[in-house]
Amino acid sequence: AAEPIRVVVTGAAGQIAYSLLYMIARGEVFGKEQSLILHLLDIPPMAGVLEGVVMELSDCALPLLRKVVPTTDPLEGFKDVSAAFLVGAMPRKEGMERKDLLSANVKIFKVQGEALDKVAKKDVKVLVVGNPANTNALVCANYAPSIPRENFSAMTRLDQNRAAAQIASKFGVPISNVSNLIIWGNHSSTQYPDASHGKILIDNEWKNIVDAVGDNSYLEGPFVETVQKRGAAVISARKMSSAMSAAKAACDHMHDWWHGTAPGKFVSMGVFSDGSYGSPKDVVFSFPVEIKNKQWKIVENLSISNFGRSKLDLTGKELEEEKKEAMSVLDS
Ligand code: NAX
Repeated sequence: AAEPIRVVVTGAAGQIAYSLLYMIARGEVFGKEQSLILHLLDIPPMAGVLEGVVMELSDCALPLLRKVVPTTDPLEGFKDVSAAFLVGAMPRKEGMERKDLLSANVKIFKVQGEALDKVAKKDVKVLVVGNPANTNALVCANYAPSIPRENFSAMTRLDQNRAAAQIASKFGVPISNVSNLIIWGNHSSTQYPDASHGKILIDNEWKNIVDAVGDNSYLEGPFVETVQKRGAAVISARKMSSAMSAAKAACDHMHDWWHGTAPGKFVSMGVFSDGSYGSPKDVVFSFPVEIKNKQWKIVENLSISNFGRSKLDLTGKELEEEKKEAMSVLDS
């Protein structure tokens, strides 16, 4: 069997990590043959909780898990890692402005970028989950100049999975019968869930979702809104934010990055924009991508409707504003 690889999860004492660590350690991401050394990074006040998580991981009796390294030191947490799940972030508290949240997190992701730059493997794959995920990924990459910026990504896979779940349940088909849904732009309420290139397997035949639905009013109305507001719906029902589904989405994202996408299928990831589809350059923007040999490539030449155009512009504008705010925090 292959040598163990080192994988770090930040925010390891938090609720997403509680599901995520188990999924990774079971082999859901890197494969059932790949042994692992898991690094658990959190902040000093959480050191005690981390110990409890370490005990439980040990008690899970997982054959692939060779060692667990709990730490509150980024330089230890990121040392020699091949993959990084950056889940830890400053949560939004009562009365906190979006700006305050952004500035607190920009500072965290600066420190983590610098640590990755110093001690991680140069081919490390970094997935940012902690919000604001796209802008955090941008900042992190900017402070890790020795690591290719293609290796930094932000998670919109939960939004993609939510979109697929909506379509599957509408048609009463298994989730595996739905593919090629797109999340464009920011992981925020301006994201654009787009089913116009999506496919659905009905009666043994792959069809365009648009044709199966019949008219666009559902896809441009309730579908978009339900996906955009799903996070809030979970919070209001569960009194806590999405965690199990966020962990599963993080696994899906890293799994596909590691192992590639099937021919003709694409997935959405927040990646550095080259200006494709009229998006602003040099922000982390969610695009449909195909993946081969651990390299993603933006899917080209998809048609964009007028409705889509206005949505893409809106989310792109928000990302440019976030970037501007982040840069002003870092310059001050
Ligand atoms: P929790 O508050 O349960 O856990 C966060 C953990 O991060 C805490 O243990 C905290 O101590 C730790 N932390 C804070 N600063 C840190 C630092 N500098 N280094 C290491 N650890 C640090 O939050 P949880 O529900 O797990 O959510 C984590 C993040 O995911 C939040 O920012 C949340 O907004 C974001 N989400 C992103 C999603 C996405 O689709 N991109 C969806 C789910 C989720 O809302």
